[in-house]
Amino acid sequence: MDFELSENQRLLRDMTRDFAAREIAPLAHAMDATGEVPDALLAKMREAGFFGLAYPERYGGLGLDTVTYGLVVEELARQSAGICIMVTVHNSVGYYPVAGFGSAELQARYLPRMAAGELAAFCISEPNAGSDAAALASTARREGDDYILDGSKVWVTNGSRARFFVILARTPGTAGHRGIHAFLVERDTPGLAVAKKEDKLGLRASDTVVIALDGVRVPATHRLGEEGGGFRIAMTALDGGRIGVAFQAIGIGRACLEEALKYARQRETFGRTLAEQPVIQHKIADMTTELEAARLLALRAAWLKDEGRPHTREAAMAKLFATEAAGRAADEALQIHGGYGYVKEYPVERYYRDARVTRIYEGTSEIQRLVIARQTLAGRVG
Ligand code: COS
Repeated sequence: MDFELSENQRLLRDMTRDFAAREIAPLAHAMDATGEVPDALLAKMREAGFFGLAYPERYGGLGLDTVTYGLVVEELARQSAGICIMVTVHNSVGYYPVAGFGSAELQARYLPRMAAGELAAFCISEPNAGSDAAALASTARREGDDYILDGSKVWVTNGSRARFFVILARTPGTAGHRGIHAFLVERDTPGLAVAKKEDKLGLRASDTVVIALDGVRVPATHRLGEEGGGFRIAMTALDGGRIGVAFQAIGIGRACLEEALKYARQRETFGRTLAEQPVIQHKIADMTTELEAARLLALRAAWLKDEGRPHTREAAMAKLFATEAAGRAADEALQIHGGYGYVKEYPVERYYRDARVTRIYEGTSEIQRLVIARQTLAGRVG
C-alpha cells in the first residue's frame, strides 16, 4: 500500500491551488452575489485546461486519471464550489457517456470541441423523476434515421452555457429502465430551449436550468450506446460523477476548516483565543478527522475506477460520507464564528449554503445509502 502522491499529482494539485487562489478566490464572493461568472475567468480556465481535465490527450484534453482529477477538483472547490461543479459536470456526466459510449465518429467530431471548453450538460432528472431516475417520462420517438425528443429536464447544471447536452429519454409506451436511450444533442437543435433559470440557495456561480424539449430531431447516429442502454450509461456516469462530488465536498469542508482556524486563532473570549480553548479544539479535531476519512474514501474510489475495477459502492460511500462531513464542517465553522458566521462578511456563510446541495445532487444521501445497502445485502461486506 502506498499513500504517496506522484510527482505529477502533487504538481497538478499545487498548480491548481495557485490558480484558484489567484484567479478564482478574488471573484468568489461577487460571483456568489451576482450569479455571474466573468468571461475572462472562463477564458483563463479554458486556457489552463480545466475543461479538458478528463478528456483524452489525443482530443486536446489533459487525460487525467481519476485520482489526479479528484485532487484538482478539491482545490477548485476550496475557493468556489460553483465554479467547481461547472468543471466537474463537464468532465464527468457530460463527458463520460460520449467518451465511453459514443461512436468513434461522434467522439472524433465532438470531444475536441468539448475538451477545448465548449461546455457539456447532463439531462436526466425531470419534474417527476429525481431519485427514481428510471421513472423519467421524456420520450424519444424513432422516425426513420432520427429520434424525436419531447419532454422536460430539470436541475441541468451548465444548462444556459452548454453547447452539448447528454439527454436521457425513452421509447413512448415503455416503462422502467429498459426503454431508456441516451443521446448527444447540440445546443442549436430546434426545439431545445432553456425554459427557466433556477434561483438557488447556494452554488450561485453555477447555472442550473430547466430544459424544454419540443420535437427535438436528433440523428440516430447521436444515440450513445445500444438502444435501451441509456439507463446503464447514466448510472455508470453517475458512479464517476459521485467521486467528483465527494472531492468537491472535501474542498468545501477544507475551506470551512481553514477559515475556522483563521478565525479561532485571532478571536479572543475569556482572555484566550478560541484556538486555545478545548471546546473549540474538539470541533477542530472532529472536522480534521472527518475530512481526512472522507479524502481516503474518495481516493480509494478514484483509484478503483482508474484500475478499471467495480466502484459503484465505493463511489456511493465516498459521496455519502464526504458530503455529510462537509455539512458538519460547515455547521461547526459557522458555530465557531458565532454571529459573524451568519453574515456575508465572512465566507463561511457561503460555504454553509454551498455544502448543502452536495447531499442532494448526483444522488441524495438516501440514494447513496440504498446503493450501499443493496451491495452489502448482496454479500459485499468488506
Ligand atoms: N452501473 C451500471 N449499471 C447499473 C448501475 C451502475 N452503478 N446501477 C444500476 N445499474 C443497472 C442494473 O444492473 C440494472 O440493469 P439490468 O436490469 O440490465 O441488470 C439497471 O441498471 C436497473 O438497476 P436497478 O434495478 O438498481 O434500478 P433502480 O430503478 O432500482 O434505481 C438507483 C437505482 C436508485 C440507484 C438509481 O435510480 C439512482 O441512482 N437514482 C438517483 C439518480 C441520480 O443520482 N440523480 C441525480 C442526477 S444529477 S442532478
